[in-house]
Amino acid sequence: ELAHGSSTYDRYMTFKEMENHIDALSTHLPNKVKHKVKGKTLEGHDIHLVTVSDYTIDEDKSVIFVEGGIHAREWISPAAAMNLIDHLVESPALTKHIEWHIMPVVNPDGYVYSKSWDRLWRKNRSGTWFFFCTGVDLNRNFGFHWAGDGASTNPCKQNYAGESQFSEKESKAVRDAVLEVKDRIEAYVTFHSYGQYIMYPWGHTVKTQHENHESLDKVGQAMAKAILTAEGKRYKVGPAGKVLYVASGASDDWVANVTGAPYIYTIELRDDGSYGFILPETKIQAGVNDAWVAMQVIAKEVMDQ
Ligand code: ING
Ligand code: ZN
Repeated sequence: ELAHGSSTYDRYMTFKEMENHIDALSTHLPNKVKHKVKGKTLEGHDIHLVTVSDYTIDEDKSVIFVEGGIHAREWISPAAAMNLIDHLVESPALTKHIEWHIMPVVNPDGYVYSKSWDRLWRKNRSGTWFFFCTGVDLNRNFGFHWAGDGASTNPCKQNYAGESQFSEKESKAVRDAVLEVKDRIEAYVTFHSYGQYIMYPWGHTVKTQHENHESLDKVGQAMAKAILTAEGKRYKVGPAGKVLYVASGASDDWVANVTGAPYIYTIELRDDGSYGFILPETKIQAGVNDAWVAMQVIAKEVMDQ
């Protein structure tokens, strides 16, 4: 059992270990950490939402929403979200006027499957109309330009968009959690791997620029610079569709469209491709540090505005 407030990052935690850790934190620090279940997967795993804030201060705080583990094989992503929670419980300055809403493992069925059977599994574990192919790409299942460019209607593809928008329990859980705090969200970040990119909307097209393009880029560059200074790794910054590839039905575009929040980022964590998805355990700590450095830049931006 991990002690509250700190974890070690010398190996990838199991889903159960993450759940136990969340439980321990919310039990021991009830004025700081709250824990809700926003849905249940087909395999019966809970989809957790952890909120971290100074709840002794009674005010309507700005929300920073963070989502991890939407793709099963990107193990550094839930690790980064858990690490963020661990840092925040010890960062009074960042929780005084910000309420953090963190979903560390959006796709627990996929994570468990990737840990036990198929390391490179990406999607969830839903059955499809084609018996031989399993899984929906949750980051193509959101209801904005759903099934458009960069998403597939073929259930055998890695980027299968699903039967309909929000057909999946996991994407619904994220949708519901976001809509609950819709008017207070100032920033939304989703962790992926790999490639070392800091991306912002739009992802579904390269034809139009997001209306906040300038400030999204400015803060994105600030994050990249902070990571380079602190951790020595280069992250490329730009609109997702341009910097990586066009993809429709992703969470970031949907959140941008429905909330109008000023700061929305998809961060592709380490590495640059040497190990790719199979980032060795010796590199977890440095990888999650990148994410923490970036989140502090965003938090500062939200607090300063
Ligand atoms: N990458 C993201 C994906 O869902 C992405 C990249 C996100 C592109 C959002 C466009 C918009 O394919 C990984 N590694 O999953
Ligand atoms: Zn991903």
